[in-house]
Amino acid sequence: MRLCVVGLGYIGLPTATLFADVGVDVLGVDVAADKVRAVAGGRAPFPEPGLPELVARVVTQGRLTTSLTVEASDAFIISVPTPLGANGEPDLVAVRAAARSVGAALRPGNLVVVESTVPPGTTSGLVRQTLEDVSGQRAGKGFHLAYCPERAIPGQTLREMVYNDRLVGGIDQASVDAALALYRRVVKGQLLPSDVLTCELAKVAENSYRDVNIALANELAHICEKVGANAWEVISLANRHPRVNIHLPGPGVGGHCLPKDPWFLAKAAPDQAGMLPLARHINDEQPHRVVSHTLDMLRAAGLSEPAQVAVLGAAYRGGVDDVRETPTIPIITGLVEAGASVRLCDPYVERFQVPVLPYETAIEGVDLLLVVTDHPEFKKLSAVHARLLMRGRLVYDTRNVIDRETWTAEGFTVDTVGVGR
Ligand code: SAJ
Repeated sequence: MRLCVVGLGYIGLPTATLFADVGVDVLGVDVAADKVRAVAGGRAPFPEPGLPELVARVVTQGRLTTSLTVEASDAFIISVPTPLGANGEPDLVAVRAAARSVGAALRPGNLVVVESTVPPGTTSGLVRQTLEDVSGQRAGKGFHLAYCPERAIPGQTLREMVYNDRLVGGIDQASVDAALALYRRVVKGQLLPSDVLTCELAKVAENSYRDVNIALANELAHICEKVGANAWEVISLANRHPRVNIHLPGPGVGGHCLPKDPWFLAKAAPDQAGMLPLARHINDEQPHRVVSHTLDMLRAAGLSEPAQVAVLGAAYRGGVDDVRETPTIPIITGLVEAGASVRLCDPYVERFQVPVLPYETAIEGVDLLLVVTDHPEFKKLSAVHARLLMRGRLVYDTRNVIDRETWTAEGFTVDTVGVGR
């Protein structure tokens, strides 16, 4: 069996390697020549636990080959990005282009699967229409068409792709069956058959649930700050109720999914959407609140010259190098606009808008440490060491990773998101 995976990103490449590893003949396609070259050379172009070894193995064994163009195959998986455009509308340029190139290679009996997160209605609308127009065949008669959203989280992608339950939506029963047969080869979790629209809605509902839940946590944090309570403790106690699972507050919501997927859902029926845009607004405001509070702390400490801030963390979440939509961007921009001088440290990230420095260089002579990412390394920072290197004694922790007692004993003023005085 030959499978063509279109898009070799954070989802497409792990998907391609997992299928190749179970013996499928996989062609990985991407428009980025450097990515295609890297994979052809047996290298993963981004870090993900287990991926470098897997790519090296399946490429060496000849099970995964790469190309800039789609070629004839038995099945096609489309896993290209679907960002929000500058106008706030879903940008489906990559999906349309992928569908066009798949359409040109489509033969009777083939299966086409969309894995990209898309606005509900896209698979049986834009994708189906494009495939039919280009191939001259009809979906359901000439070829099978399915929507099987990815659900893996960066840092645990390979494990989650194999063990998570998986939605398998088809435009008809034959398409569902064809997609089930494909995913059965690698997925050990349950395969859950349904129709295309239901699976498209379920995918954006999953991420919307998380975004709304985080907005609740952030609002709870604001309330606790006002009334002098600790939101982390409140949440931890509330979550001991068997049917409560409140997420955690933080510096804002980043990544390539949560900041956009609720908009895909809301825009499906704008007149019905009240809570989704509100949650987006609350979470989008969070980095600006972090900037204001940081400036308040610096002002309260009576600093006369330009303040020096060390930002700890560029990645949007702990333990990964991924900086897409990270709250660190609006936070650094806001601080610099307010006249602060900012240095950045992130043990996972090599390149960012500003230079990424080693920890000691980043904190030397600064007035305030601002923790933005919950990297495991930041949970082990030493207050004694920081006291020796820093000029000031201020810490603002947006992730509750700094032990307030230890740092306060070393003379630091430690403020934490969600903790009122
Ligand atoms: N965050 C909080 N508080 C929390 C949890 C997360 O502030 O309690 C923040 C994170 O720091 C991060 C953002 O939210 O900035 C997104 O983090 P995430 O943990 O939701 O991770 P993503 O966006 O990488 O992955 C999500 C996952 N979806 C769900 O858990 C429902 C993942 O399973 C999906 O595959 C992925 O979106 C996707 O690609 O759609």
